[in-house]
Amino acid sequence: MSRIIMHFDLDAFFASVEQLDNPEYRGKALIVGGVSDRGVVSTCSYEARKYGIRSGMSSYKARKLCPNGIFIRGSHSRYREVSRNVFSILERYGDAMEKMSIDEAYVEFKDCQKSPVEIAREIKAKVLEETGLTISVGISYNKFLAKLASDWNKPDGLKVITNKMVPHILYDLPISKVHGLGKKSVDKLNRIGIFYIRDLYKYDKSFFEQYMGKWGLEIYHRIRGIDKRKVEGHHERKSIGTERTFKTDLESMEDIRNIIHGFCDQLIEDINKKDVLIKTVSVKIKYYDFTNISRSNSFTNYTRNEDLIRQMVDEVLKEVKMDKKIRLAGLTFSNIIEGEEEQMSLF
Ligand code: TTP
Ligand code: MG
Repeated sequence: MSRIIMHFDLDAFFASVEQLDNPEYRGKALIVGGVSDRGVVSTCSYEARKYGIRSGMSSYKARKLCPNGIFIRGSHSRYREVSRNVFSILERYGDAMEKMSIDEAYVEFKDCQKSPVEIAREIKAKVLEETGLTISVGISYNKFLAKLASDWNKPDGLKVITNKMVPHILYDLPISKVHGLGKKSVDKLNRIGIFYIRDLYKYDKSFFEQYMGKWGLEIYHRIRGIDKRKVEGHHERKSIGTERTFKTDLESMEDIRNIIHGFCDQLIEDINKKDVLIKTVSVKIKYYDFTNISRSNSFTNYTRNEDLIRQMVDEVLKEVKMDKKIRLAGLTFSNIIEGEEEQMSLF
């Protein structure tokens, strides 16, 4: 294969992190998401999937399917942290990485010295060693096939799709497996008797345009193994931030300060890992009555100096009034560039 693209996707991501952090959840049907009956399932452990529970299902229905399941709300800042750790591993190995969501990314390899399968195995082992999580990987020559492959034998999967395997490997797949075909299009096609990719080969381009809208032509090519999309490696990060809505509104400035300091530790770790410098610090507050304020301040030079950043965060916090209860607090670093501080001081 000339161009190697791998698609990585963590297994039952939020649920796996919870099982890692809480040994009592291991081996159990664990459901992460809204815990009230009005809530929605974010994801669930593979043990819970045996009961038919899926992402996006109402918690009410999930509870009916699995009354003895463990239902938890989850800890999103922890998932973000683990996600960052995994992406930093992927970034180290590949020539370009494009993040697609909190737990999935495409990685391109331009000049493979080793066999792609060997590299993929090494990355999987590294992710397991550094984070304790299993990640599934699909290897192919374009994005569409790589993504299809990462889903092939989840969890802990590894699947290669070479150009020799196309198109016959696609024949028996249900059309819902075609990334880019939404649920509406799938339903519409099912209604006219099209269920598998092999059924689609009978139709010409105009049919695709008519039934699948503006992505129709794209889909026509994808199922023939053609996908020219690039792995867009260098997304410029304009800001990084984190925020939290509290279970009960907070009344003390001390609590807010502690929370923002926690965010600050998290973001400093992030900018260190990313090797970036920042210029602006912003604190966002939402009061119990849903009014918002945002306060920010900027350095004259880009920096990654922890002490300076912490001082600046405290400066900005002084601008926050505590005259009403607080529902949400957030911290953002913006005006971000890549580079080293020493180099910057030369300018
Ligand atoms: P996915 O990768 O779609 O799911 P997953 O990692 O839980 O399971 P799989 O092994 O099949 O990959 O999504 C990643 C995370 O994103 C998931 O753990 C929770 C979150 N998520 C939601 O919050 N809501 C959703 O509807 C989906 C699909 C995911
Ligand atoms: Mg996943």
